[in-house]
Amino acid sequence: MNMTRTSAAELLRDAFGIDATHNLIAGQWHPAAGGATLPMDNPSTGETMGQLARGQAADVDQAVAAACVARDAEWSRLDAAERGRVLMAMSQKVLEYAEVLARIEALDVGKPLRQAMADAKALARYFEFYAGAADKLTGITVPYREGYTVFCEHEPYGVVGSIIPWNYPMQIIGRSVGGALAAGNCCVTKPSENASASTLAVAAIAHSAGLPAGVWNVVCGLGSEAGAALTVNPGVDYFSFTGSVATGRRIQEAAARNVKPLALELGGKSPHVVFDDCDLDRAMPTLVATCMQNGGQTCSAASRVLVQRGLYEEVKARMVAYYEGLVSGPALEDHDLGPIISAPQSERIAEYVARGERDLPVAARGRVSAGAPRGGHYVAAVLFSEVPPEHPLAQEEVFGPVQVLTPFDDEDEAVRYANGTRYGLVAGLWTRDGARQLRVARQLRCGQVFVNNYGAGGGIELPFGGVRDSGHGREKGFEGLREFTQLKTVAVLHEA
Ligand code: TXE
Repeated sequence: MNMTRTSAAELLRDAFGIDATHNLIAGQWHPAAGGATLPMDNPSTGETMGQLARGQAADVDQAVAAACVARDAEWSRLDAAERGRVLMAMSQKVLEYAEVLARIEALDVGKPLRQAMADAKALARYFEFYAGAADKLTGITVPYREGYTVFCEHEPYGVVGSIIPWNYPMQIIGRSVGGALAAGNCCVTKPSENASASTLAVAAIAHSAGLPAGVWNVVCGLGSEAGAALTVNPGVDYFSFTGSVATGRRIQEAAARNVKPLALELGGKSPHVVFDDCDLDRAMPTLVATCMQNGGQTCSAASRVLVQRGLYEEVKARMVAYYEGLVSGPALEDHDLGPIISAPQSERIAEYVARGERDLPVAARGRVSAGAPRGGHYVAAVLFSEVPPEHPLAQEEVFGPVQVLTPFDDEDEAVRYANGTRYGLVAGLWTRDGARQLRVARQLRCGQVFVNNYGAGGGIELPFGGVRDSGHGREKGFEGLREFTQLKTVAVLHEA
């Protein structure tokens, strides 16, 4: 295999024998109905690397039908331990192919190579975690009336429709498809039209590791075509979606028509809350890195930094120093930040930055590397300071390398600011005061609170999800496995 290739489509062909213009349905690769395709672009150069299947409703219908057949044929009836063994083989194969997966992701998503490699390893760890969890999904017994034995079992839903975004395709496959398969579901995945290559590669790996045909099907295409067709298909029993609030709302409406349950992970405006008494040396690199990771295109990006007034100027000065060293550049050159995924996304960020430049002090900027190709979608990191909590940059998800710094006076104000957006995904809390750690953690309205850390190194084991506009349902960890099941109660009346 030629690892110097600069086309994700060529790497798919060389490493996996995949034609990127094909979908995976019932274990076979097929072109989209009518042969329609979409361009596969490289965000680092703006060039087209190949073509992708532009799946239609007919492709989605076939994929769902294949998943229904696989569900009824074997997968959900297979011993849970056996499902776990298949997932473990998938994990091992992902590790074997980690280098090529990382290169495909770097080319397709614009992720700096090191971050793309971290995603490939995280995917392997998700499959490993759910492999081990598959046969530990015990039910409950219920003390009931005399003469009865009552137990409740976790049953898979059946067919899970997973619609995934472009920012972390491999990690999101790990937590959605990994959990769904371990629980005994079959899947149909619609990857993002901006980043489908790694999903195709991982699906090929899964089948070569022993996943039976039809258990996991992949249909590429546009959200408004293949994605929308999936959400109205009555054969899908449960949806798992990560993406924007607007699309999440649309999917929830579509799912409601067929009375289907779903989990939505819709991003956030997550804060660091930094109190005067914190260990600033420990907090410091994390405050910046947790927003800059993946160029700020992370659902849990810490895009707001709220700092108690006594420490505010020092935090600002130290953040400025970090920003001055931040470089955005081509993914394969492995800078701090890669390009933004697409021209529309980088234009959206540029509009936010322009708005900030009009209204707010610019505390610091990173830079774009001198040799970055002109066609790439590069944005230099920007830090705005003294940002009023009601400003759009402190309220809206920019999804780029833009952070806002806001001072607060006391604990009540900190909590009010932290909770003062429509989102509620993650929060970082920095204080040495143990009572305050517990008190504030309880008051923060979000799905995860990290005290004196943020993200806890990926947290595959940690239940994750939002409140309010950040969505609902939980992924990751054991809770994420239960999410892909429903309880069946069996009440047995003993014979007299
Ligand atoms: O998201 P979309 P986009 C946020 C982030 C970003 C904004 C827009 O703020 O700037 O969303 O990004 C599929 N039926 N996040 O436009 O539209 C689509 O094909 C079914 C946060 O890329 O939500 C893709 O596979 N599916 C986020 C997926 O939905 C549809 C990650 C996500 O696309 C569809 C990404 C439809 N009608 C963006 N329309 C996070 N939570 O991490 C689109 N899709």
